[in-house]
Amino acid sequence: MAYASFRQFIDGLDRAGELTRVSVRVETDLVISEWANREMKSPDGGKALLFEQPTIDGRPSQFPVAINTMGSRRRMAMALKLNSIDDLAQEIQLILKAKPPTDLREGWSLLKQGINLLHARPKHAKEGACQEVVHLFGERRTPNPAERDPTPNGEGVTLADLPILKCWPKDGGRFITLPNVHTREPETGSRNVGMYRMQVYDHLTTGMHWQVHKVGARHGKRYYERGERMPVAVCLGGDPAYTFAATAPLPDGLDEILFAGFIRKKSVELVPCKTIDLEVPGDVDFVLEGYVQPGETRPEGPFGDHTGFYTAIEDYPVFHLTAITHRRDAVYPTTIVGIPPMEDFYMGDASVRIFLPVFKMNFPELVDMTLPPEGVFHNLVFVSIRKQYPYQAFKVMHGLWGMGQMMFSKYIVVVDEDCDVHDTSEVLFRLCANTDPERDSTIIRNPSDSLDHAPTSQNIGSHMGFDATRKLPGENYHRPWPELLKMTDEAQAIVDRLRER
Ligand SMILES: Cc1cc2nc3c(=O)[nH]c(=O)nc-3n(C[C@H](O)[C@H](O)[C@H](O)COP(=O)(O)O)c2cc1C
Ligand SMILES: [Mn+2]
Repeated sequence: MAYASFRQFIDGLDRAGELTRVSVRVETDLVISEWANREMKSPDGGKALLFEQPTIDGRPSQFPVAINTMGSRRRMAMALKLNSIDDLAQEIQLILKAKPPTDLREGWSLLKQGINLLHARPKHAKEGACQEVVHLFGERRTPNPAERDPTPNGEGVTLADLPILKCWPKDGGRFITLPNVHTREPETGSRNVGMYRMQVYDHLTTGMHWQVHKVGARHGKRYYERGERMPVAVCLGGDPAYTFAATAPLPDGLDEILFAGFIRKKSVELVPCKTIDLEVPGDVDFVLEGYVQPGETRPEGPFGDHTGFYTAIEDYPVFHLTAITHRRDAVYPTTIVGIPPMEDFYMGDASVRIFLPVFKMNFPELVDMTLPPEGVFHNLVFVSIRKQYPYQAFKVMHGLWGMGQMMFSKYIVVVDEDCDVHDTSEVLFRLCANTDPERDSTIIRNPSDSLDHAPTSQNIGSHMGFDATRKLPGENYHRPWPELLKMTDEAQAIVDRLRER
């Protein structure tokens, strides 16, 4: 069943030998980042780290810091309570194939999928563990004298008391790096949860780095047009399925809370915020409640980013806190991004694998696809296809460039189905051997990822596709295509046997 708390997930990592507890004092200004970077660069993503005594400019923090909790294939699967990410992909494939069952077995499994989906719908409660401790900074939305003492410990936790990292030396400050940002479209009421980093400006104010292509920014635009203050709730921790869902490139309109409920096979229980009209999962570790004021922006950055480079200073909206609520035993979750490989690779990789069935629905010829770590998500895509007709590789590239966040893909390399896209060396071999650059490449114009510093102007650029498949008649290749070397099965079996001795 689903994790009841982020702590339960961390304990599970511990039992599985996937966690290193650090009990000495470690500073949140750069030092935790340096430690985590070494861990993320070690074989198979190293271990998750729990810093039990982080300090904030030398002051001890009340809350421990967890980092790299999803930074390997195994831990990513554990975060979603799966043996393998591919199990979830298979479930999705089953749902997509929903057609009249042809036999009883299929019938049962379709029914099971249906029930799961039903169980995915969120439920509503009055209060949750995330509100065990409440610190109010503004007015209450609904004053209620029966409510518990807003600051039972009397001290009033603000951002200054959270062990928020400064990640890289030239960062503009401390950044919240794993925030699940909840917003609502003012007209349709549809909900979105996205992960957009937040630079801490002072104890009650941060930046809100939703890039122009993201749903949070689109919701924001609607409020700005209406001239209305936009309520925003930021959750940290809880079931790691929430954090993953916030990063997943879900099609617009597919609610992350519903999707998280589907992943964890348990409805998310939502509770109302204390100071704003939004709901959040009741079991998260921290909730930062607040608002974004239309028209207000502030310089954000620099920030040592996913790309491995510092992103320059840019104006972004400002988030004002009206409350912080938290669990009594809250753990502060975070990550760092930078020169790959980093923890975020495994999150992106899980998304690609989970949604492969969706891509396959669009492209029946698609066999496999990966975004290798060197490409930091959008810079490089390897796709294998079962090619049947001329220029099919180009059709697949153009299709991908038209699909949601795949529009940012800078280089797409298409190979034949017998090439393992997860083996970068094999893909490069095919790319070099099978292409005539002029004939087998194409360059297009498309929106670029906001973080890409290479294009002449931000957010627009050119993308390139390579057809590294074997050429068919009709693809302007006028010689017989040669055969790839392959040993006989028999000779392989003999050597297997002889070498075992
Ligand atoms: C660790 C991490 C940090 C991220 N930071 C940002 C960010 O600061 N701004 C942004 O627009 N996207 C950021 N993203 C990517 C978005 O979370 C991702 O595109 C997501 O699908 C957006 O959801 P949406 O389509 O609901 O807007 C980050 C992703 C990860 C894994
Ligand atoms: Mn979304």
